[in-house]
Amino acid sequence: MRRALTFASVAAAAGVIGMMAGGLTGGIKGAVAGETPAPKDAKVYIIWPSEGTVIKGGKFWLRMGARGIGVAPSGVEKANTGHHHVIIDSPLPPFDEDIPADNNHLHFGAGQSEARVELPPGTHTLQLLMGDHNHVPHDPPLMSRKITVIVP
Ligand SMILES: [Cu+2]
Repeated sequence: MRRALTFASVAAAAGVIGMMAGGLTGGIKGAVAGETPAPKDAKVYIIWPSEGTVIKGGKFWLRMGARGIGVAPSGVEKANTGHHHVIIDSPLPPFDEDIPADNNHLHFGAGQSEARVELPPGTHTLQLLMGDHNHVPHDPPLMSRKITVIVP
């Protein structure tokens, strides 16, 4: 009985260490980027809307800028290109996986630099994240500043 208890305690301690190691690995993994190199000094940025814009009705044209990197449709494997994604009301996804595709992660896989977006009333955040031909961020990842817009 005493022995079993001791074993259980050791197992529990090992489990805690395992979890800590797992957490650490997760943290490092989160910092890892995809396999497609980003051109040096490339940048992506939101041209419009600007920080704090009030958007009556919630419909607007999102204008996306890229400098030092070309925009190409998804599926086109060409060096120094990528396609835009906008992340709405959500933190940045892992950089070494496909960018999710849902209402909070919009892909502009046709190579769009502007897109019609509609948001419900409220305060919203927008951030661009470029993805490679496989929808995976570059190395290093190319993201814009996160901005806030308000739909009254
Ligand atoms: Cu994509």
